[in-house]
Amino acid sequence: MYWDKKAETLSRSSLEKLQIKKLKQTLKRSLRSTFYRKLLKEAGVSFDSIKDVSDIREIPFTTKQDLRNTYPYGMLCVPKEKTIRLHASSGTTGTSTVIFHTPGDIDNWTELLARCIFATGCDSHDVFQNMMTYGMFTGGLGLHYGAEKVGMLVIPASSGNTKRQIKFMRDFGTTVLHITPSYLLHISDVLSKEEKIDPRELNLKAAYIGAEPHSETTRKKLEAIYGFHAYNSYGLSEMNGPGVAFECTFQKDMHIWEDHYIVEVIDPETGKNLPDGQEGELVLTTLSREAMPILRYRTRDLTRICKGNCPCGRTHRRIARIKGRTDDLLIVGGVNVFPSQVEHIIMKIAEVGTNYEIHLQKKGALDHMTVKVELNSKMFSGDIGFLNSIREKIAHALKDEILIRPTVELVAPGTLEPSMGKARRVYDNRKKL
Ligand code: DLL
Repeated sequence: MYWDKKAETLSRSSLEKLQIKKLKQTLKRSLRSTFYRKLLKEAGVSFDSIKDVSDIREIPFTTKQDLRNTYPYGMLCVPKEKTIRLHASSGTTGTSTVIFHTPGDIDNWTELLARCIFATGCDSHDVFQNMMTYGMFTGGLGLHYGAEKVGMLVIPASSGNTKRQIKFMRDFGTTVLHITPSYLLHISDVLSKEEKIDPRELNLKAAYIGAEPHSETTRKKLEAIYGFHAYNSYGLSEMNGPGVAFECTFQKDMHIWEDHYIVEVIDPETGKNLPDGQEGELVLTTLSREAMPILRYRTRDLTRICKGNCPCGRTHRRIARIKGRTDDLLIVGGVNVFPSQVEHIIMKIAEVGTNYEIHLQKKGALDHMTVKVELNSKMFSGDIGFLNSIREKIAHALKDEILIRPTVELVAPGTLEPSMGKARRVYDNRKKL
């Protein structure tokens, strides 16, 4: 099901022609900001020098630090009176990064989300409960506009107040959720333990999960618990928010809307472009943004461009599930570990429940990892032999994958801090010592 069949199935050559045209417009527009005027002048880039999409490589990267340095208005390319909304990133450190939107920017963003929703087979017959936080975070309002555009009945529930969320799902017969995967896992615990409701008895048919890394095994686990399809949704506030890349009904990687973004993958160390299929850092350029175009933005997210066509017929290329962020990489005793690798392994184990944490500490001069894992409530038992065997099973599976044998601490279901938004998984206490 297409929202905009023509745009979504453009031939590669038409798509590339359109990208070149829009890139030139974007460059022209970006010159209105002091930041890009200086950057492009220094790099000697003019819009006439762009003949091919790969010529984008002449343009220097933009980083999060650039956005911080120019806070609040240094990257604005239209007069303030032409903007109607701003959003800020959810970053926990430093000055936040702010993105401004014109009415045209909001319309384009909304269109992209309408495409994403139709790509999952959902439409005006659906009741959509938006459990992402409303406010400066883009997850709430972003999807809200897209869902209204396709005519869904929208419940703007925002995150938190889990019992009320469950009441809404039952009373209004919610069919589609928008939620972080960690909060969705937490809700399944509340449903079965406190409310004594089988999640499969709800009317849910789909969930859009994103805003934080999660593994394929977590998706499968959620689908088994709820009996619905969970679609991976990727985005970042610098590129609008949700709606940058989304899975279609084939659930095979995420289509990235290439008539609105130019996608590149680079080696994070050298900055050199990598061929399709090779994993590296995702770099994105906006092609439609009026208020605040961003050129070659280093997302710090690690993924690859997927080879081959998708059976859905969309011609826009796909990116693989995000492995983590370049700044997420943990180096434990010299071994590189992404938290997503730990999650991928532990969520495969049936006795594991819905929450976990990774703690790092120094033992003398050495790094040590402890993984705290909640047990599945259905399998929870006080039997010491049973607990020891689970502990051993988890430690062994982790050692096989990440080459480190962590201490595994099993805790009762509901013990660890539940997440209502983006979950905090890693507690690195090594630096404090
Ligand atoms: O998280 C936008 C969003 C809202 C996306 C709702 C999807 C759904 P920020 O707060 O700016 O924006 O955080 C962006 O979150 O660079 C990734 O590191 C991470 N992220 C977002 N989606 C995914 C995903 C929103 N599906 C940052 N998988 C990004 C893994 C994700 N990481």
